[in-house]
Amino acid sequence: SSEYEALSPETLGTRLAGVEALRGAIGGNAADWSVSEVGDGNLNLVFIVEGGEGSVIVKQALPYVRLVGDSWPLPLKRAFFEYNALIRQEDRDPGRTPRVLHFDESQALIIMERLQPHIILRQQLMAGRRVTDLGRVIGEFAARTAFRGSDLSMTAPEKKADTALFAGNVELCDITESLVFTDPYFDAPRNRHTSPQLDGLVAELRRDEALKISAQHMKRAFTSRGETLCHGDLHAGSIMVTDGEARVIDPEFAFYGPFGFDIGMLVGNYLMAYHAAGAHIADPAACAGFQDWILEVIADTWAAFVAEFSLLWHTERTGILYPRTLYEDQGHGLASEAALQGLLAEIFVDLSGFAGIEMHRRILGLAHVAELDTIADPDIRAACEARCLKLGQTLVNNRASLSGIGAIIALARRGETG
Ligand code: SR1
Ligand code: MG
Repeated sequence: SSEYEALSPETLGTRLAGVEALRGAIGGNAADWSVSEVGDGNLNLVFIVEGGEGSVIVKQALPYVRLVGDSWPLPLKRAFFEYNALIRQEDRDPGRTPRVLHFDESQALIIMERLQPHIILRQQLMAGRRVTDLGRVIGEFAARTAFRGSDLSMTAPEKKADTALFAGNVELCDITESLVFTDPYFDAPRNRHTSPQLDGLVAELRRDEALKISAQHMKRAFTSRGETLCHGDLHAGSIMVTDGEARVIDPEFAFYGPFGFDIGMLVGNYLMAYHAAGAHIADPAACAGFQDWILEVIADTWAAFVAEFSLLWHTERTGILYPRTLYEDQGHGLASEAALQGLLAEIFVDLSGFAGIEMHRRILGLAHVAELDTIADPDIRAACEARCLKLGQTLVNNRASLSGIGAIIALARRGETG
């Protein structure tokens, strides 16, 4: 294995000319390849490489956080976890993630299928464009990866070995532990909320002791409840779409965590897009229609998660938890049903908590979302952010008493009008 060296558009052709999988995918003559760096995320280099016979994505980890620079080192091994998560997700929900063509651990690079003409979901949401079936497809993805990556499905040795493998993703989990669960709730050095109009509300949130306790309860779930292999960073920037298809990318934050983590973070992102829509879609009727659609996506995502998780419970429950030998095989099918409903209710409570915390950290913490950050008028931006912060507070504090996804949707609507 050769020593790591970051690629550039100028060096990529020469450096990767010998990679058979790449030559096979785009054509063998590296001199004909055209390379552009398109990474707009917080961490990595991402290249599109086009040859005479096709194009691929080359993603390479940098030894530091791209968003901040080399003052914040970050290990290259995250590419190893991303690769391992991608191949497991492909196994658990085939075709929903980019196909991996080649992985080079020493160079921390993955060559993968280029999704085309897909764009990042966040851009689609900001443009007010719908994606057919988005809720169903991603809800099923979340359910399949959650169920099939857990003790409900895997054998005990397999699950324990995999838990040990992903336990090495320490530094990326540390980012989430600090940036998501802790920093927003005190005056942390890396925080940057861009709207001084929010100062009063931010101070109020930081005085809310119940909120700070709940955020740490949720963090405890994150650190210690290794129920399933989570994507770890499922937001609108980790989904690529056309008008009719959605695919999931970027699982470098993969870790064993709570069943409700991915779907909760995603719902938090949809709620921010909902509250920001008015600033991006000029026509009020079009905006209202689009906002209704976002809320439908949230409802569909949870409904699909419940339906798919339930189907897998009834048809693929082969792991060590809730064994059929205790329930169905003893004529206790109703008890199995009750256990399933109890588990789904717990997942929903977590969904609500994680969604609220995600909304807080995307406004108060280091890493923001473009839906809010690109609102040029500071007062409009602050008003949208304030709605998100208050909704997040309610979702966290009242997570155990919400009656269901309809209650979250009603709260979002109330925040918009009230
Ligand atoms: C320093 S990394 C900041 C954020 O970017 C990633 O996409 C994750 O969401 C992380 O929290
Ligand atoms: Mg990412």
